[in-house]
Parts: sequence; C-alpha cells; structure tokens
Amino acid sequence: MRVLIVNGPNLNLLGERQPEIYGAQSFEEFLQELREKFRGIQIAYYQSNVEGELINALHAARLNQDAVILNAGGYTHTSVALGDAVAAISIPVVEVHISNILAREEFRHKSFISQHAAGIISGFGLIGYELALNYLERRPNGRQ
Ligand code: CA2
Repeated sequence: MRVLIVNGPNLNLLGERQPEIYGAQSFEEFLQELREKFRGIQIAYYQSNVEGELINALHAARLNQDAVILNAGGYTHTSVALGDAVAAISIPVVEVHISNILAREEFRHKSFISQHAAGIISGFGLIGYELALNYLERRPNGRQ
C-alpha cells in the first residue's frame, strides 16, 4: 500500500517552535520512525506552505497513491478549494490534526476538509499520523 502524508502551512516548523502545542520533534525525524514501524506501507511525504501546491499534490495522489493523510494546517479552516480537492479524488483522505482543534479557538472548529474525509483524528500529537496509518492498514477493501 502507498500512502502520501501531506502537511500544510507552517508544519515545516514542527519541533522548532510552540512545543507546548505541537511537540518537540521535527516531522522528518518522526517520519523515519513511522517508516520503521509501518514497513508494509510505502510512505511518501509532501509539505507545502502554498495552497495551490497542496491541491496539486492531492490531484497527483489520486493517480499514484492508495490513500492520503492530510493535515492542511490553517487552510483547514479557510480553504473551500482544498475541501473541493479532497471531494474530487476518490482515494480515502484521513484528516489529521496534532492539536485538538475543537478545544482551541472557535475559528479552528470549522473544517472544510472533514465532510469529505474518511475520518478525522485530532488532539493526539504526532501519534495521530500513526493512528491514521493503522486505520488505513486495517481498512477492508477500501471501506470503513
Ligand atoms: O493541530 C494541527 O495539526 C493544526 O492543523 C496545526 C495548524 C493550525 O492552524 C490548525 O488549526 C491545527 C498550525 C500549524 C502550525 O505549525 C507550527 C509548528 C511549529 C511551530 C509553529 C507552528
């Protein structure tokens, strides 16, 4: 199975700032651990701070990936276009957030992704990506 992890704006700064919210580990370091834990999954990774590039990555994923794990960062709460891109691809997209977006400011409670996602994982730190891979690995025949 091939899974693409897509991280949106500012998530390239993980491990550098705000460790009380987002943890102290860089995503690259965490990614190595994920690849060791999930040897049966080919895990590709893409990060961009640019909305259109994230949309292009989702479009490309529909041709060469089996699933996507998406943390759209702040665009989660603002981007109709990213929500449309998730709706437009038929492979499952798991929405992940490091922090619990429902326990934070009200503007973070709205997600343009959720209604098109296979499911949502929020508030478990980087472990959320691991939970998403766990789900995708066990998901029978592309269904819940
Ligand atoms: O909790 C999440 O994963 C978020 O998607 C992260 C976004 C935020 O806008 C969402 O509401 C929830 C922000 C990502 C910022 O990442 C940083 C990482 C390290 C240092 C500073 C920012």
